[in-house]
Amino acid sequence: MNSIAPVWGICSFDDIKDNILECRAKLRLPAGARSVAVFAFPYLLPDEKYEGLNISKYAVSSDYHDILSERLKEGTEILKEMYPGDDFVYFIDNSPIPEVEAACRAGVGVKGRNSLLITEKYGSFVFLGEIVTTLAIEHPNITPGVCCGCNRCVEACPAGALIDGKIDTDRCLSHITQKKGELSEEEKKYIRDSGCAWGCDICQDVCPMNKAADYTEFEKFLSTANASVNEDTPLEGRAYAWRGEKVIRRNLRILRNDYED
Ligand code: B12
Repeated sequence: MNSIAPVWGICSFDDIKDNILECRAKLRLPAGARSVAVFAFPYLLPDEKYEGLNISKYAVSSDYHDILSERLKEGTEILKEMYPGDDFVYFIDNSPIPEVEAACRAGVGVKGRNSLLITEKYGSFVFLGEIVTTLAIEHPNITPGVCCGCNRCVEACPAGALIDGKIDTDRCLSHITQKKGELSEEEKKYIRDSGCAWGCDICQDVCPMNKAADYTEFEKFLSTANASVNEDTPLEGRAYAWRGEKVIRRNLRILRNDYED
């Protein structure tokens, strides 16, 4: 297989239809959807690209939503030409599809106790995207699997956000770094201790199933890497831009320990 190809699989729309997420993107679901092709795109970079890392690894390269939407759009257009009688709609992250569940049901990987999808080749360092279609695509019947269950992610999570394979979003440090406005002293301490001004990788970094994860070969991820963010880093085209300048700048000040309310 081409090394820059994503890992992918197919599940029935019926398998996940009861867990569709409430969001505006739900309106784009094709009527009569029957299949979901789920793709896992690897993003882990070689170690030297993480020098001075002070943000989560997923945010080091240019915004994945932009880079991978292009890929999914190309695929969707090819499929539309091949099957003109059917609808094909792609989503990535901003999606009504519960992406981790769909990926598990499509056999792309297993669900970790950290609530993330873990693939065999790239560990959990993958982004998920999908093409939903009215075409009924044959696929093997997959029994979704779970991770090794070592509990290291659960024990390592600073705010105890991982409980019984589910996540308490309010306590998740990734969520805390994205919150607008005032943070509590406890939340500021979590950020300071993590050394991470955006997102959080703790539950992935301690995962033994990530130890041998392969690096990405996506040229656009490799060539746009910037692991160390400061006050002057332009936000445009970066995953930490969507909450606005104030949030990432506040977090950087927390890390420098000169945050004043
Ligand atoms: C909202 C959101 C967040 C929120 C809340 C997280 C959460 N898990 O709810 C916050 C901001 C905290 C967050 C953080 C992160 N996120 Co996020 N997030 C999402 C988003 C947009 C929706 C998730 C959601 O609400 N799911 C619904 C809830 C209810 O799912 P759930 O708790 O897992 O419950 C499901 C299961 O219980 C399931 N279920 C029931 N029965 C069964 C049976 C089987 C067999 C299975 C498999 C499932 C299942 O039913 C529920 C619904 O599906 C998804 C994209 C998407 N559209 O899915 C990305 C997504 C999950 N996030 C992603 C990433 C990368 C992250 C971070 C790693 C970023 C970072 N480094 O900071 C962290 C990781 C935190 C963590 N440990 O989860 C990736 C995950 C890739 C992967 N390898 O899994 C996704 C898929 C985005 C993407 N397109 O790549 N995220």
